[in-house]
Amino acid sequence: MTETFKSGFVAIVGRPNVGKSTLLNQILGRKIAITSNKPQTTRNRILGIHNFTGGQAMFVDTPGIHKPKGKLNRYMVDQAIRACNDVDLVLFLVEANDKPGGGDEFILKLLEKAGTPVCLVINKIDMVDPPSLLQLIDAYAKRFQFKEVVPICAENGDGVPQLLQAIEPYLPQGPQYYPDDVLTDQPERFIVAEMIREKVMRRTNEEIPYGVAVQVESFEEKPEKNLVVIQATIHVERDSHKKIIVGKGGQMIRTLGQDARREIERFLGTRVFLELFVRVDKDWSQSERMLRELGYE
Ligand SMILES: Nc1nc2c(ncn2[C@@H]2O[C@H](COP(=O)(O)OP(=O)(O)O)[C@@H](O)[C@H]2O)c(=O)[nH]1
Ligand SMILES: [Mg+2]
Repeated sequence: MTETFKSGFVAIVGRPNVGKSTLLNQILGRKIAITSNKPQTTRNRILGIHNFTGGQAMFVDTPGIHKPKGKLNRYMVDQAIRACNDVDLVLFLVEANDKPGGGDEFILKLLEKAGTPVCLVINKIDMVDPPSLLQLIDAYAKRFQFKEVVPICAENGDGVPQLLQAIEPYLPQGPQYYPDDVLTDQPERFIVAEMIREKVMRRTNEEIPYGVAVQVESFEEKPEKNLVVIQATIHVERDSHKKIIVGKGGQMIRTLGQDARREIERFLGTRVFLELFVRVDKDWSQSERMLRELGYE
């Protein structure tokens, strides 16, 4: 049995907003990666571990690949590009209701250089009819030698079992890297910070979502009370952004706190007391020092 155990790494890459993080959550059956309808929600690479009979697949969710503007964006794109070189298989995710475009071309060139086997995953098939799906597959197949093509709906899970089947042959023989009950390589504190950031991203607009970072300051477990006490700071780049996030009479920050607390409670499986602070750090996303401090090294 152990002799034929398969284990390998699979990167999920694609343009911003195509559903990479949604797919990772769907594969794991748990939410560990935050998602939103705004591009560039994901900033770090996140490993999700999927166990199956006779094997283990480590999925690497990555920030969307795009033309980077600014230091934070460059960091994000580097994370994604590096992931393509370090894995056994790449899932190249595209949207069914989109056409192959310049952004894809840039990614395909990178993949050609990396030489890693690539599976084309067409997401959001709930938004198109079968004939246009076939046309899209045709257009992509002309451009690149994909090992497999799998249409899915990451949101409701259609096609995901087929996708998991399709990747198995590309996983090499190897050891079980993580125990059965480990879901991700990210610490709980990181996921908690991300869940708070997601609520801010979802409830704010324009430049605010991109100028927000969240840091968990303290994380205190009180098992006798089935409670975790968390203090976190939301960093913003402008006084005006702070004003919006706090809201009239503190209404916005209360709502954000409630949203985040509910999700963190589900994730940790305990009651949570969450205290949020908002701090202005002018142009943190352009400062090497602040980026490091906030975990974007
Ligand atoms: N209709 C539809 N929307 C989806 C699907 N998968 C993801 N989305 C939505 O697409 C948006 C971007 O998803 P996200 O996972 O954050 O994309 P990422 O930037 O590639 O990680 C979110 O609003 C998702 O709810 C899908 O299969 N169908
Ligand atoms: Mg994402």
